[in-house]
Amino acid sequence: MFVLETLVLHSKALALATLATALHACSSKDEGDVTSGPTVVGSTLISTASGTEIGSAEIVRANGAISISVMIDGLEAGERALHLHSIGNCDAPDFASAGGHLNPFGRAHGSLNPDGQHLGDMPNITTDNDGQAKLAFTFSDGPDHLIQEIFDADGTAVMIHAGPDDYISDPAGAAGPRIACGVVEPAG
Ligand SMILES: [Cu+2]
Ligand SMILES: [Zn+2]
Repeated sequence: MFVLETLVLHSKALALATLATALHACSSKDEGDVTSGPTVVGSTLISTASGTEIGSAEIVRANGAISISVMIDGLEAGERALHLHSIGNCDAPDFASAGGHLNPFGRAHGSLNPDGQHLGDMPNITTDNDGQAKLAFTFSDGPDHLIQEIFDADGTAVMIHAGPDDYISDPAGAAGPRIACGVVEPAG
């Protein structure tokens, strides 16, 4: 047996009270460095051990923070770890010359690590079936300190690994061998 419900829609006449609009004389202008537009502070070309250029990265300062934009074109499809390593030296074939992760605060590796994370830890980058990927990441540390660490005496390298970072295994996220590297050059 079906029970039919009849819905009766009542149209309501809404009485709108007249509201006096108060105009605020004060402006809510931010007092940060909002007037300074994005500035490229450094960049690099990323190459494999055989010297094939497979990507690039740009480090940008904007709105009181440092961001990195990474572009890959020429790797097989897959998810791979992306880090800043502490030395700006990309000697093939293993790129061991780039040292460990950029880690000026002596923390452990990984965003999921209770003792983490390294300053140089970034999200994995995933290339599509055309071998391309794009990633933008904003660092949480203050820009002045970050610039100081990235452009310190021994420089900094952008590194891509064969496999993904698990974001917790110390010291490098169990990401496998280093397969591509780029020395960060300060913007001229
Ligand atoms: Cu790495
Ligand atoms: Zn790390």
